[in-house]
Amino acid sequence: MTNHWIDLQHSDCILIMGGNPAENHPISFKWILKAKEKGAKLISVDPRYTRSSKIADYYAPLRSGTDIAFIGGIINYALQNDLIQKEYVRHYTNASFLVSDKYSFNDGLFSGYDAAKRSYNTDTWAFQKNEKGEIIKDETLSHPQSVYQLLKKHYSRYDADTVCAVTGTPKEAFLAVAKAFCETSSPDKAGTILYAMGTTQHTTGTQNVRIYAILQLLLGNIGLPGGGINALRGESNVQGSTDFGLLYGSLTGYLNAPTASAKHATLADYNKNETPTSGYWINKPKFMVSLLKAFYGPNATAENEFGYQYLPKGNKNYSHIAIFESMDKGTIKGMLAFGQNPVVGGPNAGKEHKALAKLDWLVAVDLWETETASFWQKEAGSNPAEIKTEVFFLPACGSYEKEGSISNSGRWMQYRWQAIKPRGESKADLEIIHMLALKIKALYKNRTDAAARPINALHWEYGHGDHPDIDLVAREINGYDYKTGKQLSGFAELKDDGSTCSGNWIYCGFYPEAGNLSKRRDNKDTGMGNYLNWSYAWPMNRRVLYNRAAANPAGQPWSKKKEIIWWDEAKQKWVGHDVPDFAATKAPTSAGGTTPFIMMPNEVAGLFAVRKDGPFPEHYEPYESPVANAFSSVQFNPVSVIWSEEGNKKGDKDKFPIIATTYRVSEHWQSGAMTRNQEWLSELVPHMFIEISEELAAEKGIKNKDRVLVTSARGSIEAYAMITKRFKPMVIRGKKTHQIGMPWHFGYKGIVTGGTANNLTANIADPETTMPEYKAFLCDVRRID
Ligand SMILES: Nc1nc2c(c(=O)[nH]1)N[C@H]1C(S)=C(S)[C@@H](COP(=O)(O)OP(=O)(O)OC[C@H]3O[C@@H](n4cnc5c(=O)[nH]c(N)nc54)[C@H](O)[C@@H]3O)O[C@H]1N2
Ligand SMILES: Nc1nc2c(c(=O)[nH]1)N[C@H]1C(S)=C(S)[C@@H](COP(=O)(O)OP(=O)(O)OC[C@H]3O[C@@H](n4cnc5c(=O)[nH]c(N)nc54)[C@H](O)[C@@H]3O)O[C@H]1N2
Ligand SMILES: [Mo]
Repeated sequence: MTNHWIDLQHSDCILIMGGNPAENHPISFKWILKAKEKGAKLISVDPRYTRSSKIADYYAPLRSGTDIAFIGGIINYALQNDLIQKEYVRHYTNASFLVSDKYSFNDGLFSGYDAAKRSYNTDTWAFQKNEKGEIIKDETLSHPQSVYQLLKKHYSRYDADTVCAVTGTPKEAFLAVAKAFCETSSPDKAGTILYAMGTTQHTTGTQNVRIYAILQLLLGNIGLPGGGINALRGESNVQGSTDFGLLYGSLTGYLNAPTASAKHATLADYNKNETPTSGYWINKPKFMVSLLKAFYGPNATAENEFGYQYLPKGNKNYSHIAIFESMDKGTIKGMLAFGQNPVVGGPNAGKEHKALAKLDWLVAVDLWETETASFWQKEAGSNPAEIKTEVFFLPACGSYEKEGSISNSGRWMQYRWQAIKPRGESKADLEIIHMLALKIKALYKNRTDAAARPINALHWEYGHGDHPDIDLVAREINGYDYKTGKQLSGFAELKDDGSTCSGNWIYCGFYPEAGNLSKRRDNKDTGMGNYLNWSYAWPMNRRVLYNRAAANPAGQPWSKKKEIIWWDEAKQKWVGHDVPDFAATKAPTSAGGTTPFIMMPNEVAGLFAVRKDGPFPEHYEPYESPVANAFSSVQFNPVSVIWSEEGNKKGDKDKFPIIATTYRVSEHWQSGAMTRNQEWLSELVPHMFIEISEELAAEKGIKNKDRVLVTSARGSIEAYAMITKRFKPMVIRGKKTHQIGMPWHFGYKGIVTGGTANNLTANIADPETTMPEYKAFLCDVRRID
């Protein structure tokens, strides 16, 4: 989230698109309702009429996988009707930058496309520079090569008629949403976009998020209270996990993981090629060296590149899909499954189930014996005699049985204390990892070969015996100064000479000498509901990111109604209700005093930005779609990776004419281990079901509660039919089209069991993140007699 949960109350218009917070993030509704009480408009855009839609002022249905068309249409509406905050756009985005004359966009492809590699050479997407190497700008925004004019041209193709023919949205509903949301372009109004998995789980997932950000920038909504672009995060600590390097492409603090390439051969190469020449990221070498010092302690010295060569360097995609494809091929032979259940939650789960049988060993660390831990059993449809995989089960304890911090969607790191002692032999994950690390270190102690070196160099000093001292872990995450032994008070103190350590630079500051700030529980509102003394928000306790943008270039709020920080001439610093996300003493008149997006190389937001699949988001159809792309002859994302069709067939629209999507219900959690093992929740939603429209049910002769078979090119599942008005047939490019929906919480273990939706989904994903396309695929449905 750029903002945070409590801040939603300040919004004038809340667009929920690609999420269903009423059911999946219920606490958010406390603040959404508060905003509504103050007069805010609520919009829900979802293929299905949800509980969030139920209390919305405007509801617009759209076909799954068409968010770019929908928002592209709103961008076009805003630009055509001059409903943008022009001063904001001119000063705080790259709208005025001139793009190379060689850049072009033609029939769905940007310049530089290499069909054989399914990727772009992005050289022609560069900005024009003068002799001094400075970017050439046109502050009037009228130059045909300016980002502003290119953007306008790109989205002029997204007229309301074409958009609605693609999305299936009734035109009046689309125009009502466009009008209501674009009203927030007024400087005294802020609109926010709340999104989650309906947005990201697509072959265009990254660009779906980007197009939301572009719209928000045009309306001047980023950095303002009640504005922003707010990802409603999933698992309780998914924000913390990604901050701490869960994503395969990054180390902690979003430092790119080194790859096996010349540009990362040495630490010097890494620093040279990863560090921009302007913007706050120029400090990257300090973050990297401090991280290496946290990993390797005294074994990290200037002479050995601070242990840089101990880091694993790969050059492949190590995402979920790729890992399972490698298991299937036999290249990966062992797996530690820490708190995950891919046999239910993974894409094309039937294939993942089979891949597990090719492993030599599997260690499942979980509260329950999940479908994944028991994949080899008879009830899973396996023949144990034929499975060679040795499976170990380590009982993990639950969140109430251990202490530690988790970070919420608003980036607040909040400490939680142990409520009860762990049951039986179960242990905290930290303890399990600690024991494993000590054991591995002991096994490698007397070895000097290449594999042993990083393990021996690893500095693992978190107390003695099996019980790690969690406070030592926390202190190291923050970081300290080796000379003084003192805790650092923020990342500005990090050094690249090895004199400081920090396990995660973005959190540096949460644990200064004064103590662990994530334990703070001061419930006093410090202004605007920011509660600055409650827990700790990274970075540097800033609650609303880019809050400099809520003030005009001169440093005064665009509007009194939306003030958060402003320049105080007498005090010569930024003051207000939040910690400035900007150097607090940098005057608006000083160099760089008017550019709020300090993490960007040019310190302005990128309407035009280099991504794998293009500098502007463009609509492509989902991998499996019932129609031809109306916007170009390029059918689906031209750079998404296509995995082998072995066990991963692509469905054809003639055989599988119905669109399907998957989602959550309030009563179940994810793959169901946490809820299908609870009697009360099991009783509330005891069966796998699909939601189908009255019209489709009539066509197929299906009655409410009938057993049905749902089939895709990958597999079939059984379910009960729930006939509903929540889905309606749509007219897509002139043709009546059906969409169905289903939860993905079921499997064969637990108190209640049912068909696994992911036996239907495919291994196809977004090129930037490799997020699977769980939210749009093709299927067929029939009644089981
Ligand atoms: N009760 C409960 N709460 C949960 C979870 C849970 O399992 N149970 N899981 C947690 C986790 S890990 C996560 S990630 C979050 C997920 O939170 P959400 O993203 O809200 O979860 P979903 O229900 O999967 O999807 C949201 C909505 O997207 C819609 N949708 C489908 N396709 C599209 C599309 O192409 N465009 C648009 N605009 N919308 C589409 C679906 O109809 C659905 O209503 O929830 C968290 N909260
Ligand atoms: N079709 C479809 N598939 C999806 C999605 C979708 O929308 N549609 N959503 C995707 C999303 S957003 C997500 S996040 C993934 C989730 O996929 P998974 O992470 O595989 O699913 P979970 O059920 O959350 O698995 C968590 C496991 O952790 C265990 N657990 C709970 N607490 C602890 C603990 O403290 N320690 C340990 N070691 N274990 C613990 C639980 O018992 C459970 O078995 O699924 C994805 N799959
Ligand atoms: Mo998630």
